[in-house]
Amino acid sequence: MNESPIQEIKARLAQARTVTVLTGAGISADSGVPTFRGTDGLWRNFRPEELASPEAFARDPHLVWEWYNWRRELIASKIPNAAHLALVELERHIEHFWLITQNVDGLHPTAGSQKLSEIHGNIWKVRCTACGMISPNHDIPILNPPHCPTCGGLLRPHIVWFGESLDPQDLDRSYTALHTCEVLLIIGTSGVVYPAASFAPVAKERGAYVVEINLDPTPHSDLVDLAIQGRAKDIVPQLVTTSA
Ligand code: BV8
Ligand code: ZN
Repeated sequence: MNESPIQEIKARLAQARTVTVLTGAGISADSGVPTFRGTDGLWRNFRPEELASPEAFARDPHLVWEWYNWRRELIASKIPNAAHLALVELERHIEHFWLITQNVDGLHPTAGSQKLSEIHGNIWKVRCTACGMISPNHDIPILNPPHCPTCGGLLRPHIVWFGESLDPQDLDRSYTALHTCEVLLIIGTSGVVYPAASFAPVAKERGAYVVEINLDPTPHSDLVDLAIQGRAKDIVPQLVTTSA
């Protein structure tokens, strides 16, 4: 028996060949990116269905782009924190590693994560509503809804909105990672948005050792093997250091 929860997780990680990580807005909160459902969360001031839905975009693309432009400006000044960097380190040491993120801010790839699925998309990509072309786009500010350089169609953020299906390839890859992992780390997510909200029970049923790291208890805290309350930037780096 290990003496502390951190030691217990480190021992599990040291023995594991397959590790999956699920992250949410909490990991980027430590970089200064607002979460969605906290006291200062984005949904306190905006209604999701008014801004993050295909109906909202069809009704008022200008308003939706205004919101994404505001978020782009905010995220552009943020950098990955110690928790993002620790996951890059973990990826290097684990034979079969996969990171599933709900975050659209792009901080995981900026940190250097390569084995990842951004299941809700990426705010720095756009998709043509006419020809479907996906391309990187770092423009700031975007004052008017942009148009496709190839076909002239209206461009939208390459983000999965409420009521939209996730990319089947991302889902397949995520479920493979969840079905096969020996350890699942769940970091900084409220666990209420589906399908990601089902990932903890899926991995648990397949026998994974499931760990939650969050500032507060969540609907999954009673289901997981170990729930640690604390900031991602303080806890996650401790899990990957080689010192005791
Ligand atoms: C789909 C994009 C099939 C915008 C987002 C009723 C029951 C079940 C399901 C549904 C239902 N009604 C509708 C649904 C389906 C719906 C859904 O789940 N709704 C919920 C809300 C009930 N899901 C969908 O529509 C999905 N698609 O299911 O397809 C389908 C198709 C048609 C019809 C039906 C089904 C699509 C989901 C869309 C996801 N996109 N928004 C944008 O980002 O621009 S959701 C939004 O929430 C974000 O994208 C984010 O990724 C996601 C999850 O949030 P979190 O990351 O968890 O963030 P949150 O703020 O909630 O929590 C932060 C946590 O961090 C907190 O716990 C906090 O304590 C912690 N924390 C804070 N600081 C720290 C910390 N932890 C550690 N350290 C810190 N420093
Ligand atoms: Zn196009």
